[in-house]
Amino acid sequence: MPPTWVLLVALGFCCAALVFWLYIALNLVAPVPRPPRRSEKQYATILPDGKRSEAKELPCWIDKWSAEKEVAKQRAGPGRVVLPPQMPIEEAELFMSVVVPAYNEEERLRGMLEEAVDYLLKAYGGAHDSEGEEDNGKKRQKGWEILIVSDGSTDATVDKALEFAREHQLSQHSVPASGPWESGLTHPEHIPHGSIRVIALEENRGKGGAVTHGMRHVRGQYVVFADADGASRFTDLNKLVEACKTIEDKEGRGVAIGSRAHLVGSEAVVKRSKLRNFLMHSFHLLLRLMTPPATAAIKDTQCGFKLFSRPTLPYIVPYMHSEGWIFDVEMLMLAESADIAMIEVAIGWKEVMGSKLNVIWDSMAMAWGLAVLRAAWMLGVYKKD
Ligand SMILES: Nc1nc2c(ncn2[C@@H]2O[C@H](COP(=O)(O)OP(=O)(O)O)[C@@H](O)[C@H]2O)c(=O)[nH]1
Ligand SMILES: [Mg+2]
Repeated sequence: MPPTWVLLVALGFCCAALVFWLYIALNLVAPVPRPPRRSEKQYATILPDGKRSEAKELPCWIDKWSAEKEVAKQRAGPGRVVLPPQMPIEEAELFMSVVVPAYNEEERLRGMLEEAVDYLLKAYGGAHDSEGEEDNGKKRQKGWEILIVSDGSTDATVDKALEFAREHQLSQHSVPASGPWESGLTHPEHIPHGSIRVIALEENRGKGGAVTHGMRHVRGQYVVFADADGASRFTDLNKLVEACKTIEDKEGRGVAIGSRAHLVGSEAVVKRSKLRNFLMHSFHLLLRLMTPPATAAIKDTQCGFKLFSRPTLPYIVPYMHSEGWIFDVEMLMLAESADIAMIEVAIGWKEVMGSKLNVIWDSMAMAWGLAVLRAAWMLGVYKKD
């Protein structure tokens, strides 16, 4: 029997080797988002005469922010990390940005947009209302935009989105419309041109890739992402805004998380297959075990309705890696690591036919994605530099 110290050294050596190989393996498997292509930094919209615009350049806060950060890093000297407090994001131009990831959503998108536009007009005025506001450093209170990010769709998602914009810009007599939650919607105002912007990713990235991409180009004081099927009740948006305001710190940072946790056991959730509910519970258990405390305490991390105040964005968007369904967890973990407060808000939610989630395959991908994500951040494969 070798002496204890020899055993301990051998054990230490094995652990070090394991971490080393894990590190190497993680470098190979951990996702690295591809940089946006030229055409993906552009958008299409509908012009006042109803024609589709030429490709227009998207405003991009993150490019400016990254360039300023590079300069600050060079000033700070080698090896020094420059993090956002010294690096504020450029000011908002309007109150609310809505990012809609859409993958082959030609059927479901219209109903969601009807409800979103109806609510945005009522709650935040015409899309350009903020333009008249005094820009004296005060926060924007009005105006909105919708960024539809077609995630390499192979159907007519882009055309349908633009068709919706055209009809709502030009129609003189509002025709009653409906969405998953409401019927008989009429829009007394026409939506101003340019308020709906359509971005087309050249190749499919996954929901996380599409949402993150959209968030690089938002102009809003608040940013929400919402699913293209209108499953979340859009009129609950103000609940998120009000809840977010209650937790914002002195820099204005806060995240409000739409939640379906109160619906567990109700018809909406019971209507899902037993398998989907079983996998949902297993995923929650895994999350609780694998994520840091504030993220682990969130009861519903996967709801596609989350709101961020603008000063929060530089702490999250530049450091995102997840392209698929697990991206919400990465966003929450990044917020937690930057000490940003998060609040869960109960919202209305409806199962909408036509989900493209493959229950078994996507659940396995999510569990794997979560393990890789957590390990990559813990072992320094991913870092904030
Ligand atoms: N399935 C799928 N959805 C995507 C993708 N990229 C973006 N999405 C959007 O993610 C949102 C949620 O998708 P959905 O199929 O309704 O999933 P579920 O509500 O979780 O069952 C929708 O807005 C999709 O269009 C993708 O690559 N695959
Ligand atoms: Mg859905």
